[in-house]
Amino acid sequence: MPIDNAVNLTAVEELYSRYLNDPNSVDASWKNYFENIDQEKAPAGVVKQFEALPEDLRIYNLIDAYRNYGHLIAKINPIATYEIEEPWQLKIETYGFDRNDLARSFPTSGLLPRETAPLQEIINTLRNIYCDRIGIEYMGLENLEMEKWIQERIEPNQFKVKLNVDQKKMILEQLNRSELFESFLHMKYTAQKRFSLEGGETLIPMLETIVENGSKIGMRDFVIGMAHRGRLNVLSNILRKSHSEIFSEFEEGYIPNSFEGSGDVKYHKGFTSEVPANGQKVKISLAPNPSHLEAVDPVVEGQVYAKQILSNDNKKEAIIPILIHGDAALSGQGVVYETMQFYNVPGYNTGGTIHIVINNQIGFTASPAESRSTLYCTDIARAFDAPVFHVNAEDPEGCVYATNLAIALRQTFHCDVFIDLNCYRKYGHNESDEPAFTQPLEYQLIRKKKPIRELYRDYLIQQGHVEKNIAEALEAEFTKALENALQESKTLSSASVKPKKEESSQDKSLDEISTKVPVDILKKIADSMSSVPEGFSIHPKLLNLVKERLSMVQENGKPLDWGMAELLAYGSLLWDGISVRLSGQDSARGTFSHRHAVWMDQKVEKAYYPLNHLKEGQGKFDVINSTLSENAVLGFEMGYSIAYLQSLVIWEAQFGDFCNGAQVIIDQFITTGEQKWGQKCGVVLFLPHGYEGQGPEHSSGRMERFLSLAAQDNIRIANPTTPAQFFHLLRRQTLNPLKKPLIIFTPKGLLRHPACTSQLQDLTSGKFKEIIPDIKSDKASRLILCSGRIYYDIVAEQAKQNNTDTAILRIEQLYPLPLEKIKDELKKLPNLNEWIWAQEEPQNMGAWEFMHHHLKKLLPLELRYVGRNRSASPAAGSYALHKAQHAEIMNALFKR
Ligand SMILES: Cc1ncc(C[n+]2csc(CCOP(=O)(O)OP(=O)(O)O)c2C)c(N)n1
Repeated sequence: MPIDNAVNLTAVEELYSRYLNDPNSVDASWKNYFENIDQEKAPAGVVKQFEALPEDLRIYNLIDAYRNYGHLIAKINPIATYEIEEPWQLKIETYGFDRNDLARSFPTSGLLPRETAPLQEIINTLRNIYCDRIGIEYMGLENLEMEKWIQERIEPNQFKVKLNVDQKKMILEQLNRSELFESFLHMKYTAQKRFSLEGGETLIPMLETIVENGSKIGMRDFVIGMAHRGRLNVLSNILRKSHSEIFSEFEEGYIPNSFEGSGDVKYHKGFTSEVPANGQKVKISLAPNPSHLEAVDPVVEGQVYAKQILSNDNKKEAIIPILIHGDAALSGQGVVYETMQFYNVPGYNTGGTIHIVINNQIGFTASPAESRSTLYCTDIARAFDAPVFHVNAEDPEGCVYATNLAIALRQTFHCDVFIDLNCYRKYGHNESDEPAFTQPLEYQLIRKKKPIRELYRDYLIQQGHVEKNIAEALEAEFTKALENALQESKTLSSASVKPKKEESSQDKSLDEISTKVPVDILKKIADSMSSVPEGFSIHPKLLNLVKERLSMVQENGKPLDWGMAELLAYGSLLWDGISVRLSGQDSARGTFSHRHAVWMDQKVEKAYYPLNHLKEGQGKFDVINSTLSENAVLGFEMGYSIAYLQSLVIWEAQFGDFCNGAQVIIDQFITTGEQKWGQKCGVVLFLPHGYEGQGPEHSSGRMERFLSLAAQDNIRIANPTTPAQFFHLLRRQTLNPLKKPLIIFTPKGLLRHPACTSQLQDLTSGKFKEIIPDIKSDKASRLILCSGRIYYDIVAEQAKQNNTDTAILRIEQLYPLPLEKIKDELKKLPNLNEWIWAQEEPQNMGAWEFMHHHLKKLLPLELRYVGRNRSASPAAGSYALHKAQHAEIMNALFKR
């Protein structure tokens, strides 16, 4: 049974005291553990093996054991109440020694400057390095260079830092700012939630260290992702958001005035500022964050990645992601793993993330034993070869020292690195929560704790580094400044409520964007992207496709398919210097083998991206096969789009329903980010959608969900049905300066459907049509409204039935719904007496409910529904059943 000396301690203590009262009151595995706790010995075989070795090798193994396991007994827990038993790996008996050997001298193997030293001295040194108030996990990682680098820095100085008096005073000043800020808020706004940092206020000197010392090693722009805990403190002390501004948000009647939107609670908001560091200015942004813990992680990575491109930070040493986690969220949320998986993947790698864990050893009311199976909350680091520093918040100097090493490591090895700040949470989950309901003993202890600031101040006074009256004067001065800011905040006028649009309105600007492309340009693009480089061995089938597609542009009247229109949309934007990024699972070739944006040399398996070979000075084309993640990849692309609004950024789901896995990003960021935080984003989602008999999981992009999330012009939703429509839509999205996320339901079967083609002149003229009427006679008495691929089935059926009495209206843009344009079409059909909404999705899905809600205002008669019946599952599993349902729909559409 593993036991975490630091992290699980309170939970284990509880169990242990229960065990002492009644050994049978605890789980059998714990009982077994407690029975053996004092007798933990190395397995006999191990001891035997060591005894067979010469003494100097045995000593070397002991030294190595401390490097590997020393952290297990490091004093990192500020609320530990008893010493943890030494693991057998660190016992001298394991290596065939006993107490009598302690005075004997042995080779030091480079640990000490002397060749030999008494065993006791070797052990003391090892304990001082590896088992004091910093525990480090760095051995056994893949990178041996890194192991050596760390050892060379921590062993000679025994993992201790010598700070001068000014540096010590600086830490005290930062702790003052951190802790007094919280206690001031606590006093003035007693019952209000602020998610205090108290118990972990050492975070502030650590972040200051990253900013100040990071700027000395090339870091100049930091993007921070963090949850609510300590956020106000970070905003105030690291991003220098003014105290009066923060206080004003606590005042009754506060309404945000920064943008037109409904805003968010104060501990979710973002902020960007420039702060002085090391005689220069560095930029710091705190990403806005929804309540959903860790969801912001991939968004931060995407932002950083885009910023690195935009500022030519090719070495990835200037723009730095910092993720601050809670211990429970870090170990519980899968998005952390998905995000960390990017660290070495081309197209996503940001050169290493600095992770700090505010490890207050509790998650809301849950103890560590309830929150995870692993020893440390940071154990995910092991999967990604990231070194971990476990530090004790009551050792601010050690915390700062570890932080300095962490940033140097990140700059040197471009790895992720963790600092696990072991601390406690002074209050309940929020300030009005009673923590003793669930952790009574732990909170008895915490309530007796002196603030870290006071502990450090008293230590400096005792060491003679500061005088008591000076320290107290500094505190009084800071508190006075807070008082003044409070007065100022009360005089800040309350913002007036801005009118917000309630209903969607047609965005007129969309019609004004010209998206056609001159024919000669399209021909040049097609030419360049179809030319096979000298010596490149292209797959024969692909060569045929490339030639065929080229002919679509060269030969008059030849039908142009979806894939070609898509490539030409990208090509035309790239031609104008605009960058395009498309990522998704298997997106480079395309899940349905229609795209072929990458060619693979058949002899040497080397990739060639034709769209990157159009002309000098073109935009950059990135098409990337993503990791097998939806949540983190969409979060990443959304972050990328926020930071690089001018580019076209697309996330493609392999099948539309896989967007389920990214629902948090869709709900919490994409559809709400502008309302909550004023965040602009132009990310595009491709969701393959269509009922083609592939079963419940590969049919629906869950249109109904997006439609239910659409309001106040937050997003655009389209379901284009021709290659030219897709071409114009992508171009319109990119060229429109008014950025909104765009959801596109993309085709599967239509990619090769003979009727789903366009002509070259459809790209060289026209624009995206939000609706497409198909009116064979203005005497038509029936109108079928529909969206997407079902249109092709309806016209085919209509032809079969020789029906001329029915007009069809394709809704290509579902949101904002072009009601005015629909109205105009209706005016052309004065004889209508039947209105039908046709869809292939079940009635409780697809666009029906949305359309019914909006269209009923326009139509004089009830809108009739034709489509699949309400259903729990999106589509039938059997192909035969699918076909039968489809025939029923067609039948119902033309039956009178
Ligand atoms: C994804 C998600 N699930 C649940 C919650 C509700 N919740 C808010 S804070 C919290 C505990 C977080 O614990 P930890 O990560 O240790 O951070 P701490 O609050 O202790 O700093 C929970 C469960 C949430 N915000 N997000």
